[in-house]
Amino acid sequence: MPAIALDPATDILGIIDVQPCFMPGGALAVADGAAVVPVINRLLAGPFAHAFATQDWHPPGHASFAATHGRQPYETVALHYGEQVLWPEHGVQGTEEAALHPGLHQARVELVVRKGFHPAVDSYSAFFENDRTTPTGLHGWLRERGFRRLFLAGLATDYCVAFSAEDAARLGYAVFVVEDACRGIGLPLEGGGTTLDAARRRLAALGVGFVRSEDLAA
Ligand code: VGL
Ligand code: ZN
Repeated sequence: MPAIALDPATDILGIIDVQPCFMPGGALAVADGAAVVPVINRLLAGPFAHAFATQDWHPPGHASFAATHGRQPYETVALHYGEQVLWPEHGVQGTEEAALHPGLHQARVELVVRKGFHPAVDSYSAFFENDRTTPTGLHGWLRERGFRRLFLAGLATDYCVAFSAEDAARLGYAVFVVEDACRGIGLPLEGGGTTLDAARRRLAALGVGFVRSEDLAA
């Protein structure tokens, strides 16, 4: 992949859910999840002039928590908007593991979008909640600021990063996933393969690009 020259007027780094709850030691640990922090910090120190971050921000007893339904994590339930994977309790508002990772260099993070705070609706995407209609407000902010090309990094590749990339592509942004700045969950799928394979195929079909951090230059 040849280097992509970044334009600070239109390009922004989107940092998805870089929170201790998604890292080893956290409630919903993604394998090697903490490894994204130094990669993202390098992107924030050089290539990108602007960034936004998202934060998974659930109230206690949230509908996406297995315990709320007396069920086991990774089972699925039908909620009013469709099928929902049940997760261990994570990202609870105001807890230490729900904070942005303390090692993340936030100087260029100009907006933090919190999501998943409606008790009955989960929100994987940075743009729309899992009912696929309730907006987070991010699209309006990006439009007003003039950003048209999004580079996404963070956790987890196959859930919040993938859903954000998919919505962004549908909204008309040029979208790239910075692969070495992401880590995934990779739940097994019934027909074989994992949620990581499925996410990659879905995104590729929408024209989302996959790049590596070393390919991005200011
Ligand atoms: C996420 C599952 C539940 C994520 C958040 O950040 O990918 N995944 N909540
Ligand atoms: Zn969550």
